[in-house]
Amino acid sequence: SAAATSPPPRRDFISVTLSPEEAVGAGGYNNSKAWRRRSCWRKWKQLSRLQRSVILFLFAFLAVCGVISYTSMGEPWKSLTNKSLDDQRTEPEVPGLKLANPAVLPAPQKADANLGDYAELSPQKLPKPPHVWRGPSNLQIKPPRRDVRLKTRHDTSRVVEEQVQADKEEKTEKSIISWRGAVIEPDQSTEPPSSKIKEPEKPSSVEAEDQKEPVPINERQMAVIEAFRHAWKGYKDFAWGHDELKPLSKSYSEWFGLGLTLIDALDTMWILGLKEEFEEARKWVANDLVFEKNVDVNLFESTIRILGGLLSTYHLSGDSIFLEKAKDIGNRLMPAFKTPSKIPYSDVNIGRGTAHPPRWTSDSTVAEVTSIQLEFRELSRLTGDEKFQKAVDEVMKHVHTLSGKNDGLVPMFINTNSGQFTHLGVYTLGARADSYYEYLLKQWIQGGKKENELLEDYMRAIEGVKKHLLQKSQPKELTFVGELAHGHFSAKMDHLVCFLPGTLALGAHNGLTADHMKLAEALVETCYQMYAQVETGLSPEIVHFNLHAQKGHKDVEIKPADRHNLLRPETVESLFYMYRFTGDKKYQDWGWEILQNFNKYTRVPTGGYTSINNVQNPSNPEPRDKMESFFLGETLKYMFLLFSDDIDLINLDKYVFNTEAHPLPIWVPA
Ligand code: DMJ
Repeated sequence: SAAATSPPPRRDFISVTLSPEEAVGAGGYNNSKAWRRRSCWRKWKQLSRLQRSVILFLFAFLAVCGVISYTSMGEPWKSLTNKSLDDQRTEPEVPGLKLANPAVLPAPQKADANLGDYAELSPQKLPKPPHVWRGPSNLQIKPPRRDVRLKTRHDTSRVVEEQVQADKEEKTEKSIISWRGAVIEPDQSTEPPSSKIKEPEKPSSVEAEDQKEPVPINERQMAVIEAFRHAWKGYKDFAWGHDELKPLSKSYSEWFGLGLTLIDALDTMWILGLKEEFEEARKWVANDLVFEKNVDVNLFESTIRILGGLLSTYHLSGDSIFLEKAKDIGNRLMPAFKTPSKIPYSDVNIGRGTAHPPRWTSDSTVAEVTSIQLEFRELSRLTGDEKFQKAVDEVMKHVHTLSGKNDGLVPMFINTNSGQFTHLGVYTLGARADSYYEYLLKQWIQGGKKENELLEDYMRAIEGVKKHLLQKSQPKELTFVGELAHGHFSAKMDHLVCFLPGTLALGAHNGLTADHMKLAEALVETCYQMYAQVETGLSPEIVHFNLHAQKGHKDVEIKPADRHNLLRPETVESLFYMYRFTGDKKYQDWGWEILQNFNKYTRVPTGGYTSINNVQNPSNPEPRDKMESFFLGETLKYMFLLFSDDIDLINLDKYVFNTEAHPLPIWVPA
């Protein structure tokens, strides 16, 4: 029939047939899942194709929006969660230091998201082939870049200004965080670096490739080069390949028998542009430096001088021989960590692979076990072998949790069996504790300012210094750092403490509170006075400050046992940081005075410089007949850098100096 052949009429209605259950009584309500599913499905089938497409498109659109907004919100949530966990772990509060806003922590910026895993650092350019002298890489002599330097100095004051703002306006918490008294740039995550290392890193001699205009060397720098050459002549003539020059007896002394002065001086030669000297020393390293020796070395000293020196020279020169040697000595030092507590022994036999504490004790020195981290961490990054970093990180984590600290100040000894501090109650920023504080800050900087426990310990310690160790002398009211022994304050200050102004300034440059810069300014003045108030214009090893004004007395008193000078670097080191960050020429002038006095009282005519026994006797300073390796490794290097106006000559946003003045790259440069 027609009805059977013609197409069905277009339906303008939807017919709905109710099944008995669906009708559950008239107007009955059935909300069972099965009913709802079937009903929805039917309705869906009854929609036109266009209607279905529109609905599907809407769903797809909403899903895409959902995914996008989830990923962009995820990080802040993760960050907040991590923060609150961190806060729970962190005990006790630093006195006087409170979280400005504990609930707010900025999300790590995208670029930093993976930086906890230092294997994923942005790739660095490959070095040029080894053995080719390229001059002092990014240390090539360039014109003073005042624009850049001004920018750097401005950066510090910007942080200060922002801190003031932050106090006034809560809003600023997004651009700057106040964290336990520290002002930190907002691009820092809370995640500690992963201990996994995936790929070895390349040397950092990246800017060697940048052909920047050379900066002419100024007269004062020339004087440093002359001093270095004179020292080197003595070493070459009488001590070549040995540890230290004895310039008066024209011989040498051995400590480890590893050419200590030569290795310590390698990167200084590179920085000073001493091509011939460098090449000759390189040959010695390649052909004659052998670690397969039955000799006991001090873990700390060989790490900061030898491992540190080799690593930094590798970075500056790009020459793989230095990395090979660094790996070799690094591996040979590892047995030191095989102790019941994992706090390393002080001594290792690098030939036998055995380690032991000093004969008279099972203690190690706190500064020694906590000032090898920059070097071992860098060795892990370069080799891709995590064992070096793991060993030293474990020490830091352990020390972080220890009791026996006094407002962040640490005792001087730690037991390798129990892992506990010993000889409690004595606190100093001088010998045996000094570089513990220095390396807290510097590790934090090296790792990209993420390892909050390090920063926390550093900030707490500086508060401890302020609370227990700072006093003013008479008559000049010099701020100095004394010592505390079982509750008794002593106005004694080691020259070694003069690293502190430089470290404080470095912290302030990296966004920490401006108070630290103020303290640095006061302390560096004191360190300079430790030279200026002495007859030879050279500082003794230890001074005692006068707390009460006495007629005819200066601020600085010197005991007969303390009046030697070992050509130490700490004051010049701090002058260098202060000049870099402030541009105040007085710091250069002070350094220049010191160099002249070294030349006057410690220079040996036949080559080399010598430590002296009596800084108070200009007519006979009593030469000791020894040139310490750090005179070439540190003192002259910091002098040269102090007199330079080129902030790219070891840029402090790219490199961090180890405690022996060997620059190592910052993993996440600013
Ligand atoms: C150097 O070996 C290092 O600077 C160390 O941190 C302290 N002692 C000397 C220099 O004085």
